[in-house]
Amino acid sequence: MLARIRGFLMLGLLGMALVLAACAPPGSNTGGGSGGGGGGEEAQQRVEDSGGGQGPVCDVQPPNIDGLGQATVGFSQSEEETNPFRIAETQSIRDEAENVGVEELIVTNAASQISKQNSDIQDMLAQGAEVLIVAPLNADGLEPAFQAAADENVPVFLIDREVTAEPCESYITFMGSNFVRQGQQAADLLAEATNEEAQVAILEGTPGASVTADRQSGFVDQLEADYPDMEVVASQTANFVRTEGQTVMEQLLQSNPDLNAVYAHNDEMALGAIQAIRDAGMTPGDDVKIVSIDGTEGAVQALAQGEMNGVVESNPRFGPLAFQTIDQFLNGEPIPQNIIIEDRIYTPQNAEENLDSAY
Ligand code: GZL
Repeated sequence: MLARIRGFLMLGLLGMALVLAACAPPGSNTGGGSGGGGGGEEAQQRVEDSGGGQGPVCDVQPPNIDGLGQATVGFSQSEEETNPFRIAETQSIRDEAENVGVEELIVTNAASQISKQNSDIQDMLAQGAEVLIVAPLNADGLEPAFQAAADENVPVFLIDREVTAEPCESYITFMGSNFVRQGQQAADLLAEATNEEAQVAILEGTPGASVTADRQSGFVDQLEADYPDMEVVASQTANFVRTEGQTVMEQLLQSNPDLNAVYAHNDEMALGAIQAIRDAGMTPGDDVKIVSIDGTEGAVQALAQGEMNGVVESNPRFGPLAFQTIDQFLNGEPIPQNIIIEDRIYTPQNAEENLDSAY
């Protein structure tokens, strides 16, 4: 009798384990890979919704490749690797390509030029790329490259920024953050730091990038909805670049003497702004409150030291999720059109203890 009960219990536990494994979202256990900066497993990306992504699935036949070990994969990076986000992203793709043992990985960098990103992708196709991972520079302008890939039946997997092109025709899926939500979260952090009363300057990312538009609308709409005493007094691009963040901030401080808060679309521009605020004889994080997005070591460190007031993470460690998704696609599994990742929030209270998840 006892043996029978034990048998049932074992079966029950096995069943539960299988159900849990089947329900696990892609990317929730993406295995291995240092992911390019930032401490261990807990720093890896997590897919947000337990259904494993959102949106319809493309009815596209995978190319006839016998698994990732036989595949030549091309990765098109959009911006130069001077920003820790770009360094960590490219490294994560390289690390995971090695981990899964792809036959060959070709990496290109478009140096912020859409024409170069088009020709990079076409060059990789000419070199025999059979699968493409693309971090698009802009929402528009990559149609020639997507068309060239489609002509050769090469599937395109987007990471990090969205495009306006047709899903299923131009690409299989988009993997990345919810940028509108990041903007909303940045607004909440800045509201908390300023007691909901602020004259805010915004340092915007590159015009034409989906992430810039979304981080802007998320933030501005949140102020309008919830924080009537927070006013945006200036909003200008600094192209996601630290030195430009510094110059733009210098000008904004001169023309807006009452400015007491900054929202930067990325950490690099925030770090430039900190320098400009110091140079103007003010204390960053105190006289002028600062919130930004990314989660680089420099920014999380500044937050821990009181020179910033909040950071919303944008996790660039796409390698494990990208290769797992490609593997599933090659195996004929359904891939949703959007795979959205979860980002953490760094606050003055938790920055120190979470420093090792920064990149
Ligand atoms: C986000 C990414 C943004 C980063 C920046 O996915 O596109 O672009 O926030 C980067 O640091 O330049």
